[in-house]
Amino acid sequence: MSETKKTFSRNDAVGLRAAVNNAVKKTLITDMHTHIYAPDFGDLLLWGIDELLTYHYLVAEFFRLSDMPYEQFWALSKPQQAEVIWQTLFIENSPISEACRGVITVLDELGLDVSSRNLKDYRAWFAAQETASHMDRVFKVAGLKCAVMTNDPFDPLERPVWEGDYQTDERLHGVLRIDPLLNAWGSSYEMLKGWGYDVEGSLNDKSKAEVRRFLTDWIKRFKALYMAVSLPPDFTLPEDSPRAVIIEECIIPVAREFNIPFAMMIGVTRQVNPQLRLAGDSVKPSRLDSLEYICAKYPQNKFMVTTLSREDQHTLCVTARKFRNMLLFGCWWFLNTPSIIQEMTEMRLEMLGPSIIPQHSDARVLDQVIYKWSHSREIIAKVLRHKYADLVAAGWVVSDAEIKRDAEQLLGGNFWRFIDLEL
Ligand code: FIX
Ligand code: ZN
Repeated sequence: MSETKKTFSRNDAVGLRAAVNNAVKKTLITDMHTHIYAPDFGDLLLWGIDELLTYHYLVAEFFRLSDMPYEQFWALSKPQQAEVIWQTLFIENSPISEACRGVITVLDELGLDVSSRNLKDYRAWFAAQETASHMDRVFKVAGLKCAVMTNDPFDPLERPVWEGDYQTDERLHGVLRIDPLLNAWGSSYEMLKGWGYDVEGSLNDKSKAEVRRFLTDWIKRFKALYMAVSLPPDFTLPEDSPRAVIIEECIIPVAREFNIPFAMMIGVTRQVNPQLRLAGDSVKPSRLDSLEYICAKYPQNKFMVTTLSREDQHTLCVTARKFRNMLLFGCWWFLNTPSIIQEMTEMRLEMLGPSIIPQHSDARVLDQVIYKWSHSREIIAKVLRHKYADLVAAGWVVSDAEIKRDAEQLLGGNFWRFIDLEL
């Protein structure tokens, strides 16, 4: 019998297990939220061992095990920072945190000798790689079909690339990220003014029209698959604020016109410890009634949502059950640990079935997609094995083709279906 015609009943636990592992391992992934860039973006694309070791997750963990003063660390060069992090987190202590284990998984899956613990050898290997071919290798090892960038028109380093002659890399899709527009209108409107948009801080009708023009211009330039913003825990709608006005009178109509989702990433409290720089952000439970409001008021708009607090996750699942125009995605940031990914994926599949995007990598360093997906594939496969085992224990018979279909759906299909969905 051919693979795809194979079926599994309650008497074939071993075959079922193998089929699920194979489907999840072999499915090429659409990584729908990352901070990686195409090679044409030059230094904005981070990769290699020193970038892996100075990832802000490891910086935060370093300061917990080192008494080095913040300013002394920040005065070091990046290679020197990498060396003290390696020595502290990997040599003087066991690298058992998820972020540390991730570095080891990357080295191992790239074929380096992890047992040598020889940072000089790792450096030499990465130094011998060329960016474009390294990206090819990393995408292959990670099993990525494509990834979605985070593109920010307010980023002074990124804008020139788009205003230049950037030729899109079909593996890296664009997104319009608009945190400054929504979270700092008081200063960002001056930037729009400087770029030729006739806006006033008062957000009069002319300004709202110009904000819609700004969004339109950059959606077209980025070929943006969606618009995205990270929002504080106290994000509230409806509200008498520039953020609420821009969302309801600019983002909603423009997203509807382009039929693209608006992604809200809620619950981050920025810079609770500025001395940690990028590692200085934190989390608080969010107000999720704003999601009920926006999904109910705009049924023809599409919303992708992830929240940062573990405490939010059950309510978020229930909210998603109420609104077909809301798609949950990922185990974001502080939730991206094996124990919480398993807990969230079980909860989501039990409450929402296969109508979710279980994970995104959020990779800031290209090589991270290897570990973030290797670790998450393992957990997603484990949860799916349990769910199919429960089904066949009740007499259901599941086919290999259906298992492959479900894996495709969860690891990219649901995202692309939602992008194309007309409500
Ligand atoms: O807002 C975001 O896109 C967050 O993912 C980042 O700000 C954060 O630093 C991160 O990379 C978390 O994984
Ligand atoms: Zn992110």
